[in-house]
Amino acid sequence: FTQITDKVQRGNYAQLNDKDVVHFEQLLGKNHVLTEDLDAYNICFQKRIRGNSKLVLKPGSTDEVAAILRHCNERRLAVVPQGGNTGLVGGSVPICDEIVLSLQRLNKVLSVDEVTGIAIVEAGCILENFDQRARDVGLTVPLDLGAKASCHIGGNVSTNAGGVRVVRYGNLHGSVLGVEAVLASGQVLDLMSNFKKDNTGYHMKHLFIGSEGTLGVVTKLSMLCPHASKSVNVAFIGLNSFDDVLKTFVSAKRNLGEILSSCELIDHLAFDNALDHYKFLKSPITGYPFYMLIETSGSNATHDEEKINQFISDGMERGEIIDGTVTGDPGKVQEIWKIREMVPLALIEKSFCFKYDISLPLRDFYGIVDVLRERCGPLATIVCGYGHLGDSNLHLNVSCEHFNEDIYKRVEPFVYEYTSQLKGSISAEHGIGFLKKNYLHYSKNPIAIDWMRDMKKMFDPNAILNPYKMLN
Ligand code: FAD
Ligand code: 2HG
Ligand code: ZN
Repeated sequence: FTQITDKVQRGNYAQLNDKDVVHFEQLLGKNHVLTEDLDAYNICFQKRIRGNSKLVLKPGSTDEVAAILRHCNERRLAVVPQGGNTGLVGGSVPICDEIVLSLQRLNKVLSVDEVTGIAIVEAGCILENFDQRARDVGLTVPLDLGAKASCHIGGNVSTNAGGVRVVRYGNLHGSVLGVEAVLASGQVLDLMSNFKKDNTGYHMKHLFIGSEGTLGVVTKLSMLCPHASKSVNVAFIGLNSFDDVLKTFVSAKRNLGEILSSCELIDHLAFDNALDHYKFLKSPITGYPFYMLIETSGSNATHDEEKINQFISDGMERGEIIDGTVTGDPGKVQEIWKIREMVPLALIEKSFCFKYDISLPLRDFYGIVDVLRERCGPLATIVCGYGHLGDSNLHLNVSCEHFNEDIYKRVEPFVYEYTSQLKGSISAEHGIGFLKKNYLHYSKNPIAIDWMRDMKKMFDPNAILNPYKMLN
């Protein structure tokens, strides 16, 4: 663990006592109040942060969430809402001794309407399970990410997660039609809606999309699910330069247009590390400086195949694409996606990894990777870039054997200054959480930050919800 949490001064919160624990046991039943073996809830996914919570609560209904928060607010006990704990910015774990409010038991898909495409789901439902239920009636959840087997849909909404389909379906501000959230006071805010169009005053649901558990606990939501595509094809291609990558992206938008559903980039260092670390990964091509994964999803296999094959052969003729493969075979499509999905895990598992998740103008998308490689020199084992090229979202990773203060000083705040100069975003899709809270000002001006603080005070005057995160 990087011992950054040691430096945090505990807020002026009450200390949990036996009476609180008994109160929660009476409310939820003893089985849903945990006081032992709490590591899985205290430690973040990257194992960078370890909190010291003594209590995990697992409510089974919105009313129970409301009753928990009411008690915590009256007693001034701090709370951290937790979904699948796959977040990458330390937002989902306690920093001191906050009570962990786990949404695990609120995991039901309440309805999926195949006519309207609207699904109602509880916040703790695992993304993959939700998607499976949608697929049972020919629909799909318009969100897909590598952590799908453990992240919760409520966690996704609370972080405004992006993932690999934003280029097609946009972000969650468009797909989430409504939310139910419990405020710190215990009030239940019902912002559920079954319609795309609802201009009745302020669009308050958006406050809960991306507010990372600082304004309320999301308990339920409605989501507009598109039809699952009948024909899915994936191209995995090798390219010689970033200039060719950009040309290929422009060509994909122009020529694949309405069927383009993903456009991902992996540089050779990220790619080689994944293949080296996970021997089960199989790549149809190797040996290129850059790789792109381009996916199409449409409704006519013959038409879609023709289009993607034409796109590849045109790119090869122009010398922009050097080699590649196209497949519509579901098993092979999965195999190729696996390479992309395992890239971040290979970096996390192998060594310590500083992670940056930034939005940059496309022309400047990759330059920072080279600059940073130079800055770190041999101190870093890998400085690589990959991510959601189609959304201008770069994942910049710097690996070293252990947390290294020297590298840390070379990369932070440099990465944020660099991003800010290009008017990018210092957090494209992962959020601010604990790890990035000191850098918010690189992407938000002081007046905007003051308004955020005022909003926080209005929703949560005792600041019990997810303290030490997002805002200082
Ligand atoms: P958690 O990690 O448990 O919580 C995240 C934040 O949301 C915390 O601040 C927490 O307090 C809050 N929260 C959780 N549930 C609720 C709730 N019900 N109400 C209020 N607040 C809540 N992210 C992307 O955006 N795109 C990707 O492509 C992507 N790929 C990933 C791949 C891997 C391998 C991993 C490990 C992570 C990836 N992530 C990605 C990051 C992470 O999966 C997402 O941020 C995800 O949305 C977190 O969901 P979760 O349920 O795990 O939330
Ligand atoms: C991805 O796109 C995730 O794979 C994780 O957002 C990125 O770990 C990272 O840097
Ligand atoms: Zn990502």
